[in-house]
Amino acid sequence: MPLISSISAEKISNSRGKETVELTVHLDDGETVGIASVPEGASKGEREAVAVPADQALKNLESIQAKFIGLDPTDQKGCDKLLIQLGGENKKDLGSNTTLAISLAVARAGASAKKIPLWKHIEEISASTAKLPRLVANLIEGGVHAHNDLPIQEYLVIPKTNDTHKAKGAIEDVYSRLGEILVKKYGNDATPIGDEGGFAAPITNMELPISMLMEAIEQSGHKDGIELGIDAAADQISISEAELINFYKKLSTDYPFTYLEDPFSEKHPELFAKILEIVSPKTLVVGDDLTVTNEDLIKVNATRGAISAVIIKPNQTGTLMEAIRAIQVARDNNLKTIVSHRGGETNDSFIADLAAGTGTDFFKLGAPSKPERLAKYNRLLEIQQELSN
Ligand code: 2PG
Ligand code: MG
Repeated sequence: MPLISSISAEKISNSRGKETVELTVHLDDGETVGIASVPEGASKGEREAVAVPADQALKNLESIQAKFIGLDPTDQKGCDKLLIQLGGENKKDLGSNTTLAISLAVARAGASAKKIPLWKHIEEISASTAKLPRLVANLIEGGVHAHNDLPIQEYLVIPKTNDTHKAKGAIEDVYSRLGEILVKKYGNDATPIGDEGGFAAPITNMELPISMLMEAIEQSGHKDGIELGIDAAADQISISEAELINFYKKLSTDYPFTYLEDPFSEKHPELFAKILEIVSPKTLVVGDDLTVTNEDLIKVNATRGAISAVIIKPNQTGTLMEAIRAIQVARDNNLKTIVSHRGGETNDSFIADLAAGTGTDFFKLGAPSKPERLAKYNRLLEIQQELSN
């Protein structure tokens, strides 16, 4: 098996126009490489691993790269253990973007060295059974992802199928009908696109996007095939607890509403537990800022009955093996798992392989309209093909 011979990196821009790191792990056969780049969130949880500016990440890489020369790229556990040691508390010594770029590029190099697809390599190192996830797609945007006055960050459609091809088709149908409905109501110029490709129309009423999605779903012939959800990203909004509870209750009784992410600030897990009792069992209550892909926080919040599902974002923790461990802990605690993109993405589609390779229940992505979002859909379509071979 070829070993790591060098690591190089450069700065690229993410979809929000911010600098990020693209990193290449080179192997000593002189030809095998693994390349990865890292995303960045706009609405971050307070306890996420700490990223550093891209320039600093490149400097940090230089200072540690010698320690990786000669390591086996298929030994993900060993490489990530070293990154965890060097990264310090919450990865602040190196930056979670530095550690994650190395970790993901090592995984890609390891898969290439084994001559197997990345999802297959991830299936092996995580001892999982690979399968396609259901898609959770953001079609209407507000909060810090859009320049409108809609407080809720994301309105999500969730096709009831694990067939990526069919799910993507249904999402595209709804997205294009929704575009027509919005343009008719607000005009072309007033219907811009948000950070994740969803429409950022000048809507202020929190329930209106749900009824518009229902209309688009019905008109596009997918009435019984799609469920709805939201990511409130509630840490970012100032709406009273009582108003939010009433809103969530209404959504779960009046609509096919099955997914509720970060319904309250991460400072109030007791409110998560309260709403979980009210909307359960039809609606998943999902931790994101609350749990930040941290195995201890996932365990604590599962035990206190605050959540029934959890978001997995590798850059919230800083290495691949920690993200995999978070998935395993979530499963041990009977939580559903959702691998997710971030607001600021690159064209790297690693998370599609992570979702399929570990067999998570869901995969959250943007609308099928911007290149960095389409990269994830398209990679999952390739994986669907590879899984059927
Ligand atoms: C979220 C994400 C992705 P951000 O809150 O779930 O949609 O947003 O990356 O800005 O945290
Ligand atoms: Mg979220």
